[in-house]
Amino acid sequence: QKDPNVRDDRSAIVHLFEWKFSDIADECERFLAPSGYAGVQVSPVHENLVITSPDRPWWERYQLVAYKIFSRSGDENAFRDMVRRCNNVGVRIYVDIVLNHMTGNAADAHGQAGDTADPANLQYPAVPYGPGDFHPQCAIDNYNDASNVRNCELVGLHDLDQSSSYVRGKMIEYLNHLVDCGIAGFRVDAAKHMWPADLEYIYGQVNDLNTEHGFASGTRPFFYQEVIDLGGEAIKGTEYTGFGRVTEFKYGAELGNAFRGNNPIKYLVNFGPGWGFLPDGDAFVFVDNHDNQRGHGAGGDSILTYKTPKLYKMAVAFMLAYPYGYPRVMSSFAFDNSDQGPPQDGNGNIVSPSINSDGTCGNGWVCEHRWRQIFNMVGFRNVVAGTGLNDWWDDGNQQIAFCRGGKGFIAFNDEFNTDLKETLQTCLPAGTYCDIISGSKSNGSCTGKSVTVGSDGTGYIEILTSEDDGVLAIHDDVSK
Ligand code: QV4
Ligand code: CA
Repeated sequence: QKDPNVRDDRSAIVHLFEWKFSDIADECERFLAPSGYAGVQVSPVHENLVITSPDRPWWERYQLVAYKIFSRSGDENAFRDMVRRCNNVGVRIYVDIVLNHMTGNAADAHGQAGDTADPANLQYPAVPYGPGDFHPQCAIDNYNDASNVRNCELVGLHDLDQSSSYVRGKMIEYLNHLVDCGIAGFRVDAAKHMWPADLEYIYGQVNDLNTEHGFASGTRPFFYQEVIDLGGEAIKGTEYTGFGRVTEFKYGAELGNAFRGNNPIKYLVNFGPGWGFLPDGDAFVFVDNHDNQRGHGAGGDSILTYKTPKLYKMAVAFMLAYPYGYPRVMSSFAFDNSDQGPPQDGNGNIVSPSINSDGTCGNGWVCEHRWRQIFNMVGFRNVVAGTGLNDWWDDGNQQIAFCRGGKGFIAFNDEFNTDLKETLQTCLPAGTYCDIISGSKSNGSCTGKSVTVGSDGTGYIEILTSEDDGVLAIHDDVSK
């Protein structure tokens, strides 16, 4: 179903890409819960193929050897411990599930837990799967043909037949195992490459969420499905919205395009269905994901990432301020080539992020979710939840501002040469507010800019092009 099953006072999740379970558990307790994050998407948890050439690429996690919980992020005990600790502080866990395929061909194929496979002969004894469980082999080479996209192999990854009751049974058993561990839902990898009716059947057989983890009885798991639909292909995202949310890939592509200056941001006034996107309640949105931040998947050069920080923070702030879709914040490790896996030691173990005194990460982890401009906007989204959008203002081009009910106000200056210096309607009660982008409120005063709102709700807003950030945001909670 389409509800993320989060705590009422929280409204955005973060993808802790390739993080170890023990580090995620620590992060839930020490940072995510206090900052108001609702949940975490973890990288695939199944036993994946170990790939040594290139050396442990991130994408090995998308090649399955078995459904047991065993990867470089940790084993089942570590997974269960993480889910429990995160749930205890109100942070939900979502697992990236790969149902479309097993591995591609590989000599000496073995998984992280030591299980072996014979991919060329479609033998995966640890499940077990054999040749009869796969579609006849062919390559995906025609995105105008739904059968080709769903029944053939995506980049040589051996394609499972989800219409088989045996295959379905194995998948349902895996998903129920994860539900038993206390998770709240699933990111469904490569959903576009599976038949909607097969997925609907499989989802329908998954148990209700585990009440021992605080879920009300009868709560159905959240499913958000990876379907790349930029238009012009045989398969539409809307084929999957009857039983879960769908990733809206146009969202990040268009947001990047706008903030990069290729399309005036004033047009974002109706960002959502007005742009041909999925309906609000069907959409799962993000600025970048683990694929398109490195040129895989969809979106190409328009996608913004941590590598262009000023524009990236503006786009993420917009996503978190604007009422459309369910948002996911990306949290990356630093990379210079697109195969590179997470920071690892000489034995191939993932290295934990270190936490600097200013709260940012080290050891090769970018931790966008710990950037003040991003986590303070997660707080903003929580404060304004349930309000609509009102009092839109723009300069006719690359400067915009809007209110969220009487709860929050945000302004963006995406002009490259023109400062924003305007008295604008903030919709907030009279008072002095701390801008949560340039700083925050500390010991009763602002560490960054402040805005004085008069009895008519207006305030003088200034965002100079020379500033580090092109956003100013205030809200009627801690920022006052
Ligand atoms: C290579 C050749 C193939 C050849 C094959 C022969 O390129 O032409 O047929 O060998 O065996 C890796 C390699 C890829 C290799 C393949 C099989 O990069 O070169 O094929 O393995 O060995 C991730 C990566 C892929 C990676 C895959 C599996 O992005 O590069 O492939 O993991 O390790 C489409 C889909 C969408 C998909 C997106 C990337 O519609 O569903 O492409 N996105 C999801 C995930 C993504 C993941 C997969 C799907 C697959 O988000 O991370 O792919 O699980 O748009
Ligand atoms: Ca398929």
